[in-house]
Amino acid sequence: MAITRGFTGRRRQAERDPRLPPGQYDVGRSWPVLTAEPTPRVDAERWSLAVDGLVANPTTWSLKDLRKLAGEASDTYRGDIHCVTTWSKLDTSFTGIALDRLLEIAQPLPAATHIVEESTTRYRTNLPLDDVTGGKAWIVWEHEGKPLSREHGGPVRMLVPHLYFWKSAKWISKITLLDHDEPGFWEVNGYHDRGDPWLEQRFDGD
Ligand SMILES: Nc1nc2c(c(=O)[nH]1)N[C@H]1C(S)=C(S)[C@@H](COP(=O)(O)O)O[C@H]1N2
Ligand SMILES: [Mo]
Repeated sequence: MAITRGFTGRRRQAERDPRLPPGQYDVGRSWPVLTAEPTPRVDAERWSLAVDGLVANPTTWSLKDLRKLAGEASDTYRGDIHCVTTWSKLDTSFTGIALDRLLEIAQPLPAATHIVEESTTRYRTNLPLDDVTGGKAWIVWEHEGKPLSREHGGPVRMLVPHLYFWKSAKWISKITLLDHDEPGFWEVNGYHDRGDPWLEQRFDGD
């Protein structure tokens, strides 16, 4: 593609990457760390994920269990992520297991409408169940083929890439299914309840 440096502002506007939601910029190959708490040291051997609350079969998996369950067919997300602080990282990848596969085992009860994700650090974030089912959410332990680093939520984090990144809990340890919405850390501190970057749902009232 021809380089059109020197053209007018209007031309450059027209070249804005269509993958960037409104108000977002491309961070390129870097990946900022955003954490509201000290980075914990979570031992991958001792880490586990519980799915509990309104499920027929509350289940806890170790990382070994999840790797085994994912097997050869471990799930990879390839695409973009968007932080509410206006950076987006395009065309990146994460590997782990689709949350659908864990919910298939835990079996949400008909009354379940929402989830709360909880980290080992007690960070919490809430979502409608619809936002984490149907191939929209993953439990991941690799980024671009390498183990997820501690700062980015390693050994294991949640990934809900169609929403702002605060909905993706780092060091996730529990997902609780509820029959009501229960705002998490940022949601009680002024952030939007859902956080769709394409609708610029940044703050409460957006
Ligand atoms: N446990 C935990 N998870 C968290 C956060 C946090 O403070 N603690 N910050 C959230 C926010 S606001 C963002 S933007 C992303 C940042 O992820 P990153 O540091 O890997 O870019 O993690 C989200 N998950
Ligand atoms: Mo964020």
